Amino acid sequence: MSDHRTRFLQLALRAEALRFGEFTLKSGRVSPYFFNAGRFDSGAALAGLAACYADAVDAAAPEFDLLFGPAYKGIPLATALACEYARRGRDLPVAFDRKEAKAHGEGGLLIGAPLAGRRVLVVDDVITAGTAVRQALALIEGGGGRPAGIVIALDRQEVVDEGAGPRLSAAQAVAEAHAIPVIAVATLADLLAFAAESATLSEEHGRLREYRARYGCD
Ligand code: OMP
Repeated sequence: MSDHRTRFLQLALRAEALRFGEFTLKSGRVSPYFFNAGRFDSGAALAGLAACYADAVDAAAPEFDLLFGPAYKGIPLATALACEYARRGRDLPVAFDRKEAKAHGEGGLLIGAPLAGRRVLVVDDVITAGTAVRQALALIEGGGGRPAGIVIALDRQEVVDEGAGPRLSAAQAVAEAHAIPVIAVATLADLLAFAAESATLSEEHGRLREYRARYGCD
């Protein structure tokens, strides 16, 4: 497993951003694990996480010239990633949205660098069914930007539809529909490999495998 994957999983467990138990997801599925990016709640934690994002993006090498963080969780993630790129010598514009449009002041839904004509990399926390990132792509297109890719911390690699037919994950479906890369710092497969090697996560490993058998993509 490449270094940024292991480093991210270790950081997430230490910050308790990655937890095991019983969690009901937005989709209604009951999951044996949950990723809460909000637990990266200090400057050092966010800087460590942003370095993992930057390593994952650099490994995939998409072409982009603006970072976009969807409200709310994507906002600190895109901002921290922009700071990490500045530290690495690349000063990137950054933008995000607000959930409720403002009629006064600067108005509108979009904040930060203008999207028009820019190749936009969406920075978000997690993909399950892909609803959150689809909304972000629509906003970017509405603002005149061109979606260039999506980077998330964790791809849960879940099928949207459990029925017959190819078991495509939500991330694969979004990548195909928009012809853009979806880059994950780590995936459920990485978490499974990590848990398989850990002396303390053997029960969790069993539950993760069962969950993947039921809801995972091929
Ligand atoms: P989709 O919009 O279905 O892709 O789910 C992404 C959203 O689900 C995230 O932005 C969170 O609100 C929530 N979520 C997590 O934050 N962590 C998880 O591990 C799982 C979910 C989820 O509900 O599926």
